[in-house]
Amino acid sequence: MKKKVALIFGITGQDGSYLTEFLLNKNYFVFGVKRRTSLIHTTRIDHIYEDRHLKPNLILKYGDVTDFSNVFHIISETNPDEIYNLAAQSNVGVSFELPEYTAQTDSIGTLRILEAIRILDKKKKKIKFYQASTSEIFGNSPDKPYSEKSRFAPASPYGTAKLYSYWITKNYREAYSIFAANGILFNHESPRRGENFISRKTIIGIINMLHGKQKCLYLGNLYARRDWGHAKEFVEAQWKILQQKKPDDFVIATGKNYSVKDLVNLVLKKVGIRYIWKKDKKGFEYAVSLSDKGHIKKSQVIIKQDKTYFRPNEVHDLKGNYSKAKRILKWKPKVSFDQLITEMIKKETENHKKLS
Ligand code: NAP
Ligand code: G4F
Repeated sequence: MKKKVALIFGITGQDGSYLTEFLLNKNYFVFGVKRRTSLIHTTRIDHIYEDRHLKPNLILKYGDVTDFSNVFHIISETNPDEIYNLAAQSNVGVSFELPEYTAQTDSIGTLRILEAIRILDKKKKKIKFYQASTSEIFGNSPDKPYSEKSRFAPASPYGTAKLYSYWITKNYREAYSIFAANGILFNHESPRRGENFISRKTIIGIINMLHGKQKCLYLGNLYARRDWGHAKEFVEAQWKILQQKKPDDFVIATGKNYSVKDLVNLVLKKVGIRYIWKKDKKGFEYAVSLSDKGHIKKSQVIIKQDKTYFRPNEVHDLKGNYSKAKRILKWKPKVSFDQLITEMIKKETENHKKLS
């Protein structure tokens, strides 16, 4: 049987790497789009990279979703059955500093891919398109827990840009009968998570402190709540969304949420640090160690809130209702928050040993 061809925009990211592994295991031929950068940064996929001079099932192409001619030519040359648009400036905090770039990538980038599909696939209707939508489109909407029927109220340039992409994906599905679907994914983490997202930042910071490489971990809002799942099982849902008879939109979540402080407390507990939370005169919280542990000394301030890490606007409480995905996709999360954090700590500890 002829191999299915998948094209992944954002292959070098967390989800891109897990999705590539998943699709190669399903015997797909995978094309991935990587950006040109001054240093090669394919670390998340180096273990699956295949030399294009041999008989590869994975080929990387240079590209950028801010460049229409590039997007158009890549889709035309690769002739994919499925396109996964995971490419994005994906950091919510950074989107306040780079609002226009975030819109170019996270909104118009999606439009560029859809336009290329519309022009190239007019008659065949072969290409299926997956859009990496996000719980950030719900923002601070009152309709909790969030499902496909909840109203949207994004609270950042990122969330707003992603809401455009959600709608344009729906519009192209309805206007041109393109198989275009949104996966509205809640937070998902893994040992491959970017270093400046809260889960990985907290774990790296605490392990660094235990080894004397960092004195204190500075954080922002400790009271936001997130529904955290494992990236590896969330990419399976992305694939399942494209295997349906009809294109549709699905919430992918765990249905449970925790605060940032719960996350920090869990990591500290798991690595065996004893500490107490206090508040300074300005109301900023900090944690002080109660005994020596590794390079951490008794009475050391190990965690401190810093206003640099507070956002101009915050999404306070995200929790998803994934019952539609459970019913139609037969998908449900299996990895608990505790298991996810345990796996991330283990991997970070190994990374640390390799480096030292
Ligand atoms: P990630 O690790 O930040 O990966 C993003 C990918 O997009 C990287 O490969 C990045 O390339 C690429 N990219 C960025 N700008 C691009 C551009 N202009 N043109 C082409 N590629 C570009 O994000 P992730 O966690 O894997 O998430 C994947 C997607 O799901 C993103 O769209 C994100 O917004 C969305 N999402 C994520 C979550 C989550 O909790 N992880 C939840 C909901 C939705 P570089 O490696 O060169 O930077
Ligand atoms: O880990 P975060 O940066 O993830 P955030 O903002 O929820 O966004 C992630 O999930 C979205 C899905 O809901 C994706 F669409 C998006 O691409 C990304 O993957 O922050 C989580 C929470 C926030 O409330 C933030 O204010 O942690 C809080 N936080 C507190 N201190 C911090 C910090 N976040 C970061 N990154 N760094 C801090 O020092």
